[in-house]
Amino acid sequence: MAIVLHQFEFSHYNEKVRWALDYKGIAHERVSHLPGPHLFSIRRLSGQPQVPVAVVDGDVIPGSAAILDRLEHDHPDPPLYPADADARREALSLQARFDDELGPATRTALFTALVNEGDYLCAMFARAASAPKRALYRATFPIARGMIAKGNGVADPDNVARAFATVDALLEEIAKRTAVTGYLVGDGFTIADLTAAALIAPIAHPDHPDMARPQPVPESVEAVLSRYAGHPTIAWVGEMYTRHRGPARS
Ligand SMILES: N[C@@H](CCC(=O)N[C@@H](CS)C(=O)NCC(=O)O)C(=O)O
Repeated sequence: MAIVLHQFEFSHYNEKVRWALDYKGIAHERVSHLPGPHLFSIRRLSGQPQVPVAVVDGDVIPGSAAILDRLEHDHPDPPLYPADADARREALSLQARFDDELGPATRTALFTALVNEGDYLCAMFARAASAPKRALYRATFPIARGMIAKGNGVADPDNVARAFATVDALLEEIAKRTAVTGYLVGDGFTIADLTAAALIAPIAHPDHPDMARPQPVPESVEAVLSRYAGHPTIAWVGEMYTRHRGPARS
């Protein structure tokens, strides 16, 4: 079985898929695209603009939830979907809500700082690119800045305020839900935990090379991270990474 993941480095929806592939021990190839220039190749490949896109045995599958569904179908062990039908419905509905609400909100929160840190943004997203490509990417940042701000929801102050409020509310909800068993649904790791932890990872400090920030972290980015650092849900994300993310693939 041949699996190719088209991804952005670091990006959190892509991290959902990397995590599921690694959790299930599925051999795969990763092709990293640069945000912006990716539009040409990803549209050509999948007919839509976003990553992750997985090509599984020739089937082109855009969207993290659809990709995870295919992986669960083809590689049911270890499972990410609960066996019990009600628990499975609950886990999948949490995934859908986190994909819709949490992912865009944590991205906007982090980009309020990243959008003013061209060097750092390039170091994160272009780290797999060749040196000339990285240099070109950095040189075009001032031109692309407006589009980056708009695309990541930071151009509209009302949206920024909504994003920070959404992050606060969901971190609280997740802390309450995980307080008893340590997990969101039942007493074991499911797609709901993977989704929440991956989508919070950009504002947490997960100890995994796929989400490791280049060092040093600029003060403005540190200010966003420190706003959340003491929250129990941030500690829970660290716990999920330690227990279930596994080592970096070689
Ligand atoms: N709901 C989608 C969201 C994917 C998404 O937002 N991808 C972002 C990167 S994290 C992207 O491709 N942005 C570039 C664009 O929209 O052109 C999923 O679950 O895969």
